[in-house]
Amino acid sequence: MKFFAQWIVFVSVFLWTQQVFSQASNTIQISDAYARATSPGQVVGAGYLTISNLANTNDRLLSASFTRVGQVQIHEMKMEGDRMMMRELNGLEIPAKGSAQLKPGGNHLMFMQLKEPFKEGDVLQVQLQFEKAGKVDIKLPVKAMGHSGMGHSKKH
Ligand SMILES: [Cu+2]
Repeated sequence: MKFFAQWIVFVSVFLWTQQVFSQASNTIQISDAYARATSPGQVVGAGYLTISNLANTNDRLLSASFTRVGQVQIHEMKMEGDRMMMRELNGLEIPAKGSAQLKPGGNHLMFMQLKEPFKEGDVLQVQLQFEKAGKVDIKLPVKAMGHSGMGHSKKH
């Protein structure tokens, strides 16, 4: 009987710690994640994804990191006059029970100082840092550059 009681305690502690440690990604869901293939010599690349926040409170994407580049920035893209401009954002709000889309022509992850080109078929393992959800590891499959490729190359 005593053994049984100890076993119960062990199992509940185990379940509790599991819950605590998996909380990080419980509230954040990632979909439609991909990155653009880059050509040799290109020093910047772009990543896209949809971030859904299942929590009842707003969260905020603070930063991202990736070992194959010098730096990852969060960018917005918008028209200023007749020019498409990119600007670094100081984080990105993910509304409670809502989502934020990072997509071509809009917000995106900007990979700076590429150490090697992103090739089609690669899977980039990027870590996102959220204000409330903490660290979330994501995978971005690399897709070939389409015709709608934005002029990312020369601006940075
Ligand atoms: Cu950019």
